[in-house]
Amino acid sequence: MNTDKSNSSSELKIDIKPFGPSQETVTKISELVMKNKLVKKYLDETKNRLLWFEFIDPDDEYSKNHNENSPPNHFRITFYDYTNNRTIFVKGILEEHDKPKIVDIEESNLQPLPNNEEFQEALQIFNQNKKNIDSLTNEQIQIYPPMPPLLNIELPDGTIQRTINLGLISSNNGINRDSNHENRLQLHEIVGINMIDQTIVRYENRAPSRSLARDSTCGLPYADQPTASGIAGQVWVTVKQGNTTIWKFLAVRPAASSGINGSGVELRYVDYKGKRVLYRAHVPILNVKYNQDACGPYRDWQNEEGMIKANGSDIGSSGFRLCSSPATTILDTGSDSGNFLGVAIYVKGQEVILVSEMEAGWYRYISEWSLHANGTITPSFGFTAVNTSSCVCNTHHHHAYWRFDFDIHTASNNRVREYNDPPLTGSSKWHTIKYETKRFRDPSRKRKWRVEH
Ligand SMILES: [Cu+2]
Repeated sequence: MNTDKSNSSSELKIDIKPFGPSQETVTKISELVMKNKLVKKYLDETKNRLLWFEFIDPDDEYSKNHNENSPPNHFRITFYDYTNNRTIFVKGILEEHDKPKIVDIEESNLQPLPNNEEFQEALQIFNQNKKNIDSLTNEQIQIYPPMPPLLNIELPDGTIQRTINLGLISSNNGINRDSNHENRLQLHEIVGINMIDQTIVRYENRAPSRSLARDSTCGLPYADQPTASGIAGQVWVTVKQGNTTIWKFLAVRPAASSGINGSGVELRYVDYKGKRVLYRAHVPILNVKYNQDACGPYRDWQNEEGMIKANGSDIGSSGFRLCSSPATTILDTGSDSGNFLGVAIYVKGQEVILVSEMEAGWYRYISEWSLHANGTITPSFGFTAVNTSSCVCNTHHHHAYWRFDFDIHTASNNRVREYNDPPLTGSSKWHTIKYETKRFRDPSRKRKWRVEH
């Protein structure tokens, strides 16, 4: 019990409110869209699946005019039509009472990422067909999501047969560890499931190109727990110290984060002591590059949440949990299992921490923000992998590309300044950067940047 007055008045208090349509509403919107006669023209008499529902920015150029207090109302739904082997993108706007109005329908050869249901169907097709493959019938196998998730190879006519990759590994994975801490396996293979003709595709060398399935794997024990992706969830967070509002921002869970492949825990409309600092901050691009291209390169996604350990109270069904003690991830514990999918928020001294874990195949990523009462924002990103992977035994690098859209006070009249000591030219250590450019760090000049109003 803390009875010290000076301490308790500096204590940070967090208030969290769910914002925007719930997943329930999203499901209702999706059902209405599927009944729409424009959409039915495309989907009628086809075998199809709704893969993704996302809220999108109307247009980056104009999205800043969107009132931050009104919930998102532009959406995009991605369908896959297996009958015609094509992707269908439906864009729409929510009118009154969340009634969807269709504004655009587009067919495409692009291969969207599979969702959990589609992966389960691939698994079913595998189980129905595996009896035809001798080497698979006698084995105790565990199925895992491998990299890459899809076979993205064009046939001579330019089409791509939708094919989802499944990793097959002996279920004693992790028991027989050799002196190099590598797992020795009875069976390891990555197969493709052709979703169009519902067959198993076997690859040369037991894995598709750009991947590996060898007798040994590296990484932490795989827990095979459920993940969450494509699920609505955002909250307004207010952080107070006594009666002063220190931070106010909108936080979006990875499963609902923006961008083609998500962007981790996304912060929007970040105000510090009542003044706007950031319009948005997230990690829209995450690549994995292997030395000598042993595997990959991969572009990973950041909208599939994995389990973390977090104890506290849930903020409705938003996917945010307010915790009284620090939440822990695979990087803290070495354990791939947890009890919570979403974003944990907790106070640590003078900082508010938001943390979530993401999965992309065998990779595990940590997306974390720390916001200090003194105005410092510390973003972090963490990387590891589970032991279904032969690729990760090879040296590789994860490249996380942050995107910070600063709005200092307002969106306009902002400028970027760069500091160099010794100066680049003349005597002034600060100069203005007028146009988009690429600037490297330079410790010899103590280089730093600031955005000012
Ligand atoms: Cu790695």
